[in-house]
Amino acid sequence: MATDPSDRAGRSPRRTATVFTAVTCTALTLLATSCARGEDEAAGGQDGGDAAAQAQVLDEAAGSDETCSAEQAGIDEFDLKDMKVGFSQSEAESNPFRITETASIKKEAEKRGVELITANAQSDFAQQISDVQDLMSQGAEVLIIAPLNSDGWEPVLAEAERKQVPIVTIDRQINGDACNDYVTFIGSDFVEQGRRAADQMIEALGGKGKVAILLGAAGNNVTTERTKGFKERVEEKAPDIEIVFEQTGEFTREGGQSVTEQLIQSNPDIDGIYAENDEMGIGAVTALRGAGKQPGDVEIVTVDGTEEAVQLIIDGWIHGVVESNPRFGPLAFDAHESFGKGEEVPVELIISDREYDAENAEEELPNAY
Ligand code: GYE
Repeated sequence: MATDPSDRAGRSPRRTATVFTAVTCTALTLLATSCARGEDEAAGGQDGGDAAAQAQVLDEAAGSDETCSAEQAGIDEFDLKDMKVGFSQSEAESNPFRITETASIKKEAEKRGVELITANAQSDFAQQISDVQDLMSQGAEVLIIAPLNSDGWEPVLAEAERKQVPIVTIDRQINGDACNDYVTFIGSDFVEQGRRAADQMIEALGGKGKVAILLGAAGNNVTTERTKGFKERVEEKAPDIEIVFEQTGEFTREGGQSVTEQLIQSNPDIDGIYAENDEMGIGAVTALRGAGKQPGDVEIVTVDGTEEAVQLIIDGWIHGVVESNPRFGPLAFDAHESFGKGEEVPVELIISDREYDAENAEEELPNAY
């Protein structure tokens, strides 16, 4: 993925991968996806997909050059195999992103013979805070958190610090002090995802037209960054594209549908819809179908890479999808394992994402989730 290093102020692009990959490929059996992983994962390829192609891959040019070690964090070294791991999922598992993410964490725990306890907050942030507290009272000594919101984690962070429980956050960020509050964040470059979605929209509309944004849920860095990247790129490259409507569809299918129903009423001449995840994009398609529109009448661009969305590219309803890969198990456990051994883990690990469009949708469909 072409990440402009100047966009990542103060970060040295090369070091991330060097530190972590060195750690993951040699000393440990960490199957950093940048090393050859494959055979033993082959059985795990979903729906006949290619497991190696589906695995998360670290973006060597991104991430942070700042690292965190157990010593720096004031936590005693440990052997991950002996630890009880707690996983807190944020959103309901009606979204394939969440289903795949949870499955990936469970599969990796099983593969490593690590005891795992889990909770799902069903999109309720207060619930997620008490979920994580419960995980700790049930004896979780290590945490993997998929945070719903980025702010408001203080009670959990304070307790984790008291109990010396290291935290790895995946897919969304927790706003806190890297290394003191959490070991690392593993996820996509969401600004870049927004830019890539804009590139697809600009291409679909020939650089001209009226566009709506179905925003993700508020209160997390993913929505903010996907919006920022999209708007910046449109402004920079397509002054004749006008963003005329923005409303949250809460990252849900129902939300995407009902917001699009309102959109068609208020802006019947809309040319494009940027949905900040597939579920909302699929909801938009339902709304457009209901209004008697045909595939291609409104150009839709989405983010995630679910099977249903990629199928909708084949069907002509969606122009393109920027992937956000939810298969976090291997990297999340790798990070905890390295950290437990006293090694330095970059405080941000950025993965690279693929893209689906009419050219590759059919062939790549088996790798979607
Ligand atoms: O794209 C979306 C989910 O945080 C990266 O959250 C995640 C996003 C994902 O609702 O489907």
